[in-house]
Amino acid sequence: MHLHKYEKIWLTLGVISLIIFLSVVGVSAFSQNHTPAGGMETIDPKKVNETAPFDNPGVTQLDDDTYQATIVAMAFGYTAPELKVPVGKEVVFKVTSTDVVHSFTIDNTKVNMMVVPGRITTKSYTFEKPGTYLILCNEYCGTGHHMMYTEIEVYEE
Ligand SMILES: [Cu+2]
Repeated sequence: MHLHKYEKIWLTLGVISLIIFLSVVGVSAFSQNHTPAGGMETIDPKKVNETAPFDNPGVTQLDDDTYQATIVAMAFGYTAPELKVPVGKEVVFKVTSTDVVHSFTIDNTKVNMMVVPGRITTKSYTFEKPGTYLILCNEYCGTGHHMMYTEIEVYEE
């Protein structure tokens, strides 16, 4: 097979850059322990409702400055009875799905989590302003996707 000089140069550049990029990813994953943004926790998606902490979803206080909000996403809603958290405190959101991929996106914040069945996605966030925030799903998950939303109330202590 005959390769033109430019093809050889182009192929060499491609192979070299592939090796560089894969090395960067490999080093960051294996020696610097970089993991997916939402964490590495897993869960049996068929047993979500029996598995702690998802058997009792909602907001719990972990200590003086930390709250945990546990939420199950499913077509087409979130099991989040009364989501209320104080302003200025760290809230650790733990979200999982029982069926398909959803998202947990809080409007006007940096919280935008992908919720994957079989995985527990974790993100902590501190609300700086009180008010009612809209939570919605921005991963198309079926015919009722547009009805998939809830709210979180951030109150002043
Ligand atoms: Cu959804």
